[in-house]
Amino acid sequence: MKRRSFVKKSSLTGLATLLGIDVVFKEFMPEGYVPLAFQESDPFQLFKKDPSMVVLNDKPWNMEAQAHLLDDLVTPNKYMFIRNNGLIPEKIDVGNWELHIDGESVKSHKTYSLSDLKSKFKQYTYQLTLECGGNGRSEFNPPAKGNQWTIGAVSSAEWTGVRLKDILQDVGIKDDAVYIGYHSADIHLSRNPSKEPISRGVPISKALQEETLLAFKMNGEDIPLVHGFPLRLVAGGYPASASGKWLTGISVRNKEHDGEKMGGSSYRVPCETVAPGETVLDENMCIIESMPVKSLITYPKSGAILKTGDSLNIRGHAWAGELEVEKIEFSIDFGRSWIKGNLKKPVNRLAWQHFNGTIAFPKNGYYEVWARATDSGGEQQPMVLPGWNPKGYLNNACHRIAVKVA
Ligand SMILES: Nc1nc2c(c(=O)[nH]1)N[C@H]1C(S)=C(S)[C@@H](COP(=O)(O)O)O[C@H]1N2
Ligand SMILES: [Mo]
Repeated sequence: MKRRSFVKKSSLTGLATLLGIDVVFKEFMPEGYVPLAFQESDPFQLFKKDPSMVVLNDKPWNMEAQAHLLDDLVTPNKYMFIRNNGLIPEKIDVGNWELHIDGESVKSHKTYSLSDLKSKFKQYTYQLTLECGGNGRSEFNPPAKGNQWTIGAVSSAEWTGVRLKDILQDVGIKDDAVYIGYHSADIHLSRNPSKEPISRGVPISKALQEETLLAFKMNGEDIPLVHGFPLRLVAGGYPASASGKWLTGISVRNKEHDGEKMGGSSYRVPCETVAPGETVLDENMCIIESMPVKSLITYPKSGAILKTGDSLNIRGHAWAGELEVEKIEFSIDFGRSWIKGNLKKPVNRLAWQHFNGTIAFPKNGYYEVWARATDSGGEQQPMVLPGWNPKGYLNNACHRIAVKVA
């Protein structure tokens, strides 16, 4: 057994002060032990999340939704997944917040305050679907390292802000601009101030789209701290890692942005299909751009029980990266036959689309209901796990729920 050592005297004094009472048996507290009274407050309270959300990691904070929690047309904060690569910025001085636009391909560097952005440029609101590239990772085999997301790392909130393209036009960009990269105020896990936890970006064509925003509101309110207050880049339809939170800078690049998590196997997949577990050379990896077609059954919750003769009213959302979803179908016979569902148009480009349908069951028993979306390019969700890749990205397999008719 390890020799028992003790927590630092200073923190014990602090603890006693905090509690206003003596800590009995303090001499037996093991070194490095964090007394409950010192632990971070309850993450659900801290981030105003529903207690049914699932915490995957606390350093950094990562939390996902469950399918049935994502039933709203527009995702409210309490059901929005959290994905952090580093530590949330500690002090945010809104009055002195600055956004720096620089890089090889700007005509001159320019700095904006938040009030410059809000007062000098027209504001737009779009509902934008953000899905983590690693959503669905938990199913890959051999397993991929990283947060073991199941299906809940997707959201579709309403974002309000200014168009990045209007800012870039105001700055003036050169003809050789091919990419933008973002810089943020979050803190590297090592707390080394010269390291960025993440600095990704998008091709210039994506940066100049109408729906690519520098947002300061989410669902009509200030963006919650954990989702990027006071300013966030939002590039819907791309892996959500492209949407930089706590935005402090945009670099306009004359080459592919080479910030943190742009290279290696980060947010990149083999350009050509590989065998599961195969080693892939860096030069054979491609950056994920538009996310693949996918759908989620948000009602009923898996495990629903129906009475004999009842039909099932099913609903959910479907999305397809930069494209639109054109068709939704359901299967109750493990993919042998498909029943067409109703699908709504998106409220705007890059917002998820709602579907519903009615399903009848031939007799009592256990069923699985699968949903399959098809995008405007004719691509369909795979019924089983799609191509293995080292980091477990882009799992867009059909979502399924269990239903019992008894
Ligand atoms: N500055 C910064 N921006 C970031 C991240 C981060 O760690 N730091 N995580 C990215 C990743 S990987 C995802 S999936 C989304 C998650 O956004 P959310 O936490 O608002 O749901 O933010 C992206 N933007
Ligand atoms: Mo992500």
